[in-house]
Amino acid sequence: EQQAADGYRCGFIAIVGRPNVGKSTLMNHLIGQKISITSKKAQTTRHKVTGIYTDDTAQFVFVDTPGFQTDHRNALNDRLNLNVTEAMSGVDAVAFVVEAMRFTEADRTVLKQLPNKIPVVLVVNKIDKDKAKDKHALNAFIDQVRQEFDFAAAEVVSAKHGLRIANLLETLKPFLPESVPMYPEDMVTDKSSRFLAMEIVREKLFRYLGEELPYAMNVEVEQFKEENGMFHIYIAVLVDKENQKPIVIGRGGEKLKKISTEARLDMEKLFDCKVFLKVWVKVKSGWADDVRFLNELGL
Ligand code: GDP
Ligand code: MG
Ligand code: K
Repeated sequence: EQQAADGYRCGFIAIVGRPNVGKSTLMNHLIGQKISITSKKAQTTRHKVTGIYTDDTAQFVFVDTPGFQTDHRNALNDRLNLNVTEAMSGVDAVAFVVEAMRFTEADRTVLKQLPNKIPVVLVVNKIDKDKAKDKHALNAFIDQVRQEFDFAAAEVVSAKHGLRIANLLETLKPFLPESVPMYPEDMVTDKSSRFLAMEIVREKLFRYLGEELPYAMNVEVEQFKEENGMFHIYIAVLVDKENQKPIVIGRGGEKLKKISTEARLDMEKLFDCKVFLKVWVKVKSGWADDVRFLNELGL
C-alpha cells in the first residue's frame, strides 16, 4: 500500500555552473554539513556528491556536479563532462549558479547544455562581494542573465556566509513533486565515510599545494577500518612523476604533515569520533590519460 504524501515534497535538484561559482560551498550550506570539498582552484570536485536536506515540509536531494571542463581534452575531462550530463538526467529541477556581477562565456557554455524540459532556477551567489552591494547594479545583472535563458525563478545568496539559504530552499521547494521522503530524515549524504575521507584529503592537497601541483594527482583509500570506536584510515596520494613527490611532502615532511593533520581534524568533526590517519605519496605515471585506471577509481 502506498503512503500518502499529505503535501510533503521530495525530489532531486542538480547544482550546476562553471567552476568556482561556489556550487560545493552552497551544497555544504544547504545541507548544513561539509560533505562537498571546496577550493579556489577549478575542478576540485570530480565526483557528483549527493547531499540531503530534510525538514517538516520537504526533502531536497542535491546533486553537486564536477563543473564543465571546456578547455583541454583528455580522458579525465571527458569523464567529468559525462558525469555532469548523468547528474542532470532525472532531476526535478536544476539550480544554475553564477557569480554576482560576473557572467562569462563559460557560464553561457554551461547554460547551453542544460536540458530544456527541466525547470532551471537561477542562483546568483557571492552577493557579499563589494561589487554586488549596489542593489540597482545587482538587479540589472540579474535581468541581464535572465535574457540568456528562460529561468523558472531567480534567487540571490551568499553561500560562503550562509545568507538567504532558507529563501533559496523556499524558492526551490515548489519544483519538488509531492512525495513521501525517500531517505531517512537524519541522512545527509549517500556517500560513504570512505569516500568523504578521500574528499577531505583531496581538499587539503588543493589548499596547500597552491599552483604547484597540476591536476595529475589523485587519492586512494588503501584501508578504512573501525576499531575500538576509532577510525583507522590509510590514504595514498598518487602523483604522475617522481619529481612531484617532494612537492607534496614538503621540506622535512612539513607539508604532508599539515595536510594530514588538518584532514584528520575535519574527519573527526564529520565522523564524530577519533581518527588515526596516515597519508603518503605514491608515483603512478600517466594516470590522467588512462581510462581503465579512471574506471578503477570509480570516476
Ligand atoms: P565550485 O567550483 O563551484 O564548487 O566552487 P567552490 O564551492 O569550490 O568555491 C570556489 C571559491 O569561491 C572558494 O574560494 C569559495 O570560498 C568561494 N565562494 C563560494 N561561495 C562564496 C560566496 O558566497 N562569497 C564569496 N565571497 N566567496 C564564495
Ligand atoms: Mg565544486
Ligand atoms: K572549486
